[in-house]
Amino acid sequence: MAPLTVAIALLQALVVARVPVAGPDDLARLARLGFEVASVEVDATGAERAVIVVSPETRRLLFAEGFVVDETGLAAPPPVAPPANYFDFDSPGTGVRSQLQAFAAVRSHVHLDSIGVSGEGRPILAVKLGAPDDVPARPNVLFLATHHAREWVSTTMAMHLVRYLADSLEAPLLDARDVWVIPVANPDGYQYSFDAERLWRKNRRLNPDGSVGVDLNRNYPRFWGLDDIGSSANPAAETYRGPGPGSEPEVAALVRFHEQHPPVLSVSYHTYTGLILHPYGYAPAAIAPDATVYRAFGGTSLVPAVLDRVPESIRLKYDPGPGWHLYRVNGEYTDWAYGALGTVAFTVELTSGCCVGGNWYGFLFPDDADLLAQVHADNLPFALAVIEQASAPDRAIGPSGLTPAGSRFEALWPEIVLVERGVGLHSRRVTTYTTLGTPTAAILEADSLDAGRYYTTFRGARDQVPPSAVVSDGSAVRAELLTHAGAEAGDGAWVGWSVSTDALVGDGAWHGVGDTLVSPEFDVAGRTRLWLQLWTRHAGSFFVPTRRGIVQYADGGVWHDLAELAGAAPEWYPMRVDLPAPATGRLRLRFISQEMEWWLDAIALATDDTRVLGASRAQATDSLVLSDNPVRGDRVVVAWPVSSSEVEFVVYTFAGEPVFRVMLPAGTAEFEWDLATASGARVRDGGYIVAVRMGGAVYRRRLFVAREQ
Ligand code: 0X9
Ligand code: ZN
Repeated sequence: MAPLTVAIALLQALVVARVPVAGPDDLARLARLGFEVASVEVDATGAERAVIVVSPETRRLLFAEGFVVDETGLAAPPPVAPPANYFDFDSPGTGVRSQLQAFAAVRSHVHLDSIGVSGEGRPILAVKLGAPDDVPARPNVLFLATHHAREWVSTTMAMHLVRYLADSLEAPLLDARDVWVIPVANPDGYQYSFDAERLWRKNRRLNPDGSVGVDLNRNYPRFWGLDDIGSSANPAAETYRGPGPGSEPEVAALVRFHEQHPPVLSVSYHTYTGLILHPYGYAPAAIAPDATVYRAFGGTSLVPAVLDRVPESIRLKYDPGPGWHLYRVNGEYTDWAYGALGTVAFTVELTSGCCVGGNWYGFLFPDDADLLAQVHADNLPFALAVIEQASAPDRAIGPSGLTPAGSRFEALWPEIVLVERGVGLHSRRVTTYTTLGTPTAAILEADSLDAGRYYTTFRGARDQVPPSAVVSDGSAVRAELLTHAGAEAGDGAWVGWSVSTDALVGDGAWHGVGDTLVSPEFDVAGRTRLWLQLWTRHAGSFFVPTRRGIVQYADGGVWHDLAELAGAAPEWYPMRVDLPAPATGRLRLRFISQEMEWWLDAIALATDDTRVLGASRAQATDSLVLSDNPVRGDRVVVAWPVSSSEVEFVVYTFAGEPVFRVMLPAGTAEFEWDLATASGARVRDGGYIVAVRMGGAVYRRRLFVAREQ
């Protein structure tokens, strides 16, 4: 889309809003948040309302801060005939309830149940696809919609899913899963948004102060009421968290449902912004230990899992990320489901919010069958991947082909961050690290928030190079820091950004907006399995497509995209991006801030390459090097001197029988042999010979596999 069009769309999206304020404190808070208070109106009762200009982006900020926005400035839907493509809850015949009853009545593999009753007595309906019962051997997968009344597209998405799954999903897959769809989590609010107030958000609880409604997505028991930024204690606020954790009947019913049928994966549909959010959302920079599993499903901004094909959308994809990339929340559904049950839970914010016919529609997605069908089609592959991959999310191949990375170091400096697979839910442990057999003082710790369903994050101060850990499956994880920089004296020839004293480490950090930071050239000749570590803070926006940052590398003259950053990150967090082995042996990096204010510090090049570690290094030049011998896990890295001819990698039993063979391109100098999947079956414990042939040279080493004690 041409920039001019975007600018016009954004201008149209600005509205004058009135926000009730309680005295100078609230006015000061509004000012701190960047709002210009045009005037303050006082009504007959003495109540004050600040008049401010609000954009779709800042409107969300007001929600998060607990301000109640008077929506009268927003384009109101014409008060005409009922919508053609949206259906209320109650209406006989056309309402969601009737539709589901009729649909289930004529299909033996569609079962309609109520998981509980809303405040006003409506059933919270759950559709079960496939067999009527819930068998523990079948993974539960849940699709939830409409925690927030006005987000009608989320219910149309859920209804579309019910129809699609019932009529088009292959039977063997359906038979292997317990798939549930709850199309309206908040039936009272939803019905009210048809009957009375189109932009109603909360449920319909009558609060003691006379105001109405609790935000169901702030009422879940985990992190409930953690602070007043992620939810509000003010009953009139849009993000009112309710009188207690799980106080609302709708949330209590959903909690009970989850306990009875714990989902392996779940998707909670909301509108709008075009996002795939996942835990954590409760605090900026909080990273879920299973982030690598979330990434496999949600993709990255560069390799997106969901494309936005609604014409005129301001972005062509759904950006994935932790919830705080949008804003911080507490008492929210995915943080709760993830922590309480280990559910890999997503919030999908359907549609970008802009534009159709040049207008910002926000929560008022057009009543247009074709456009809705496009939203459903865009989001179907993600939903299907969630169902398909539910048998083993930790080994998932996501919709865009990404898979979880396995145990590895995510950062090496100034802090070591190790993400380890297979430690278990809510375990607490301290790990001692060794450098090639020599114990060191590096102790990394995990607290309860660092323990996920599949992975645990361990952190510790950096004090040993290179760090190496024997992880729970018995294999070794190693990494070496090659270079690091961060706007310190002596960091040399980095150009383009200014130096900020607001540093993660040392005296300075790089700071830029609208310009490009370029690194000097690094010599990485002979290195493989390279990765880039950066610590970042940024003030991006999902609403202004140019407010994002691009990370690129050049190997020779051409720049390639490595990563794309967007959203709000008010605190430093680490990011790891894998780099291809540079053909020229020389590498440059650059960081393009389009219009995003961006801070970078502790930018490091590192490698997982086991050849260059400690004692192995000398050997690596003239023989085969094994990362482990005996091998106690399912992986071993074999490295050899680089050669210009094609490489044959073969493993024989001592009896001379080949058990694995692969041809590798010229220039390959290592191979990670997966003993779990080699030749279709798991390689058995015992002695083997690894042979690597290239040109005239042959290298051989004995390798012992000893996993079972
Ligand atoms: O605020 C919410 O509950 C969700 N956004 S919405 O506009 N649909 O209301 C986002 C919830 C999940 N995400 C965050 N942690 N921000
Ligand atoms: Zn919502």
